[in-house]
Amino acid sequence: MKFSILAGVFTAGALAQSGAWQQCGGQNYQGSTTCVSGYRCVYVNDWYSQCQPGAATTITTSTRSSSTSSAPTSTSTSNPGAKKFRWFGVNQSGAEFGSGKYPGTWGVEFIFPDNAAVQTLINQGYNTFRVSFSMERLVPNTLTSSFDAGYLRNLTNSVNFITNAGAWAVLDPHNYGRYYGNIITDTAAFRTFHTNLAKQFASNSRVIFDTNNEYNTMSQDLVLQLNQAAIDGIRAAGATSQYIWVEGNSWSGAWTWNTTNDNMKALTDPQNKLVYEMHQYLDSDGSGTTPTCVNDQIGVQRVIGATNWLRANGKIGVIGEFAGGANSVCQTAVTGLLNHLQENSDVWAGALWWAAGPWWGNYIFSFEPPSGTGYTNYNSLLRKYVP
Ligand SMILES: *[C@@H]1O[C@H](CO)[C@@H](O)[C@H](O)[C@H]1NC(C)=O
Ligand SMILES: *[C@@H]1O[C@H](CO)[C@@H](O)[C@H](O)[C@H]1NC(C)=O
Ligand SMILES: CC(=O)N[C@H]1CO[C@H](CO)[C@@H](O)[C@@H]1O
Repeated sequence: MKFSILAGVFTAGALAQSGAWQQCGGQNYQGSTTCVSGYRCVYVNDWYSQCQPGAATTITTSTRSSSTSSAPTSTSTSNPGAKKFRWFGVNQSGAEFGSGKYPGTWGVEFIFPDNAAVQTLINQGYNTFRVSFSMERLVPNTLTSSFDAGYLRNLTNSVNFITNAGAWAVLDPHNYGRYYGNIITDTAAFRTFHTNLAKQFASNSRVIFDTNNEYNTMSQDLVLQLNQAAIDGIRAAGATSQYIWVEGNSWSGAWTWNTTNDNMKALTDPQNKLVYEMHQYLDSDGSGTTPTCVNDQIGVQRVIGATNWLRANGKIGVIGEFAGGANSVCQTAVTGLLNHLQENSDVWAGALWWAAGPWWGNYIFSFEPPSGTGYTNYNSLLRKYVP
């Protein structure tokens, strides 16, 4: 609830004095620079200052925990001055493996998440799991045809395990805006696919619908129309309580969002529960294919434009994929990224590491317990940010 209240406050416009937790300064900011009684304007970064409880001039964790009764509930964090994420977790990858081999064989081409590994992560506070799957396996014939019962059952079991444990499951059709390799242009069929999928999960409010993974190299207007068709289809299924995560063109990159995906601000949802999911890797081409980060500030540098876009348009965002290699430059860059997202929690609702899953082996970012490279090098760092 705090989430929607904050979104409402933000879109309400500038006040004579900035209220609790509102912006009160930063480059290009034109609103009030003073805070209501009981709060003071605290510099967070060059682009954002925020009204926080108290009158002290330095921010400490203890200042944070002694919040006044009128302030939103807050808890102490490794990042003083920032609120907790709503969603923080990892991608669960496996059911979409074996791309191009359809339907493929379970246990050979693809696999579903390992519930024990998911539980290990939940026990440590991670609360969000993006479960990737392949549309070609769920609907082998056409986008509008009925589901493969076995694949649907296994996917549903994974989702239910996550949500029964109190976490969030993000349903991720990992299809890049394509079906059997062809760009999806039939928005009506795409809408029907999403209606049929949402019907399966309409009563589970811990499910989050992701419209598709990483649209890329396709018409910008088509990306907008496909996202809107998915939203309309999901709501038409009677799935009205759930969040919908929309993705943009150009692999949904945060670093190119403000120049590439500006048209996405036109998306509408009668339930007003849209979240803009962006992805961000920190290697030179932003592809997440090497363990080398450009520099230790690159995390913030790559998302700052998106932060400003979200705020300027009154939208909420989430980093649906990020990662860094097992080295100190990347660890500093990832820390900077996560601190920035938390500090700007009026527009950023969380972040998900790419990726856990049973079959990653020695993959540079594997977050699969107990020995994945990402898990062993980043778990203690990431755990500081769990909600
Ligand atoms: C579903 O999972 C079971 C194992 O739990 C497996 O035997 C079966 O082949 C799977 N089917 C599909 C379509 O994923
Ligand atoms: C996008 O964001 C970048 C990084 O902050 C900024 O330099 C650029 O001017 C922005 N472009 C637009 C069109 O807003
Ligand atoms: C950046 C990254 O990790 N991309 C991966 C996306 O998922 C597919 C499998 O689903 C991998 O092959 C990619 O390496």
